[in-house]
Amino acid sequence: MNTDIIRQTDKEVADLLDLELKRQQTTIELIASENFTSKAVMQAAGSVLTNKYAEGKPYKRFYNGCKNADKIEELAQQRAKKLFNAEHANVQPHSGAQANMAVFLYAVKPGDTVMGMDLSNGGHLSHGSPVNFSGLYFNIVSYGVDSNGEIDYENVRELALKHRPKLIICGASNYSKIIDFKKFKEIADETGALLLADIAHIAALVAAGEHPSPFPYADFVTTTTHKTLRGPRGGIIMCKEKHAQGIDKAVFPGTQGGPLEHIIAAKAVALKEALSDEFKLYAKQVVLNAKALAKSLMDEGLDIVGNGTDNHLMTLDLRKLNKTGKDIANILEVVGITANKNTVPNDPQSPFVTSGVRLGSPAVTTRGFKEEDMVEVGKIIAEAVKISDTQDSEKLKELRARSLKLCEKYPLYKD
Ligand code: DSN
Repeated sequence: MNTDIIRQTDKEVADLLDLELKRQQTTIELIASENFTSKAVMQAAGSVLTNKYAEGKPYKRFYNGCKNADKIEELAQQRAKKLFNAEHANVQPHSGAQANMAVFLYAVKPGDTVMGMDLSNGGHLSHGSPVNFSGLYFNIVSYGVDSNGEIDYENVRELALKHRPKLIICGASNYSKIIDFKKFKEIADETGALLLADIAHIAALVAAGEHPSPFPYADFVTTTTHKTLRGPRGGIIMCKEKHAQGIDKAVFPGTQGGPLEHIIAAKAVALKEALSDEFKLYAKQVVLNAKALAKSLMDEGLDIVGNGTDNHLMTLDLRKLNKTGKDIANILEVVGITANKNTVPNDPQSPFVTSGVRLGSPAVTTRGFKEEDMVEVGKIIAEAVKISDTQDSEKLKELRARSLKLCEKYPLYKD
């Protein structure tokens, strides 16, 4: 947090980092994919391992001088396996999208058919979006959600029987219901597909038993480490032992060069934290807080896709009010709440405008927010939505003061 050393070299960057710390401390973070790492995780991410090249696997590197990196990477692998009860873990992917890319490289060939959830229905870019490598090089068949915001498993099955994909991807970036991994496995088995579960968003909930685990079912499980898992920005691939060698090769040399060993050290620290009892309580509170926020918003008369949430996120559906996600996310920023515009299922607006705002509880739960605080957050959001057309400046000031009061109740990164 202290930028004194940076300041001696680069005042401009130090000033901006100080401003960013202040922004995080004084605003309510509801972006569902963000979180606040511990200082221990940050210190590892900013450690001397940023200086080290370590291509290859622990104890089988292409460079010398890796004995400490080897032990740290091994610790991260062991902790990932323990946390998720996985047979094999590769902790080198630089991100979730790169983890998915490596699975593609191992499991399918260009032109093969792959099924994934449509981006505008809650999927991820790397699950087959036409603007992503996955959509550019593979024949993508997308599934979506029904009018209740839920995956229609019978429709997934019909599509899989018709198109016979080689790989089925389940997991999402904006889906508030429980994912039935067992059902996906049955469909994959029936149609001869391999199954990839991307748990980037729900990783902590899976680890803590707050969401069913994909591990008995999926051939591959990918995750990011910086969302609910509360680690550094990065990815992990876990898989059955029979795929281990192929997946490792697909990461390096297939899709990446030198691993970021400083980030792997930070992943190791975050995974140790995630194995603690405190983290289990955290994951439980994330879900309780999301449910409390969804209820508060609905009590205020706002629509939520799927009428609530079973996990850490929800999407405000603004169609009835004739408002856009873009405008509402902007006014929320004015009152000290950060969130992102997001499409709702069958959105009439473009992805740049949208009719929805995605809201999540992981970051505020790390700060210490409880259900009663989420009720107040819901009220602030509802009032901001109400005045979004007039932008009444007195009211905006009052709402900003209320959000600041909540932030001050739960200080962040204060020594
Ligand atoms: N950009 C991430 C999210 O916000 O969910 C997905 O990678």
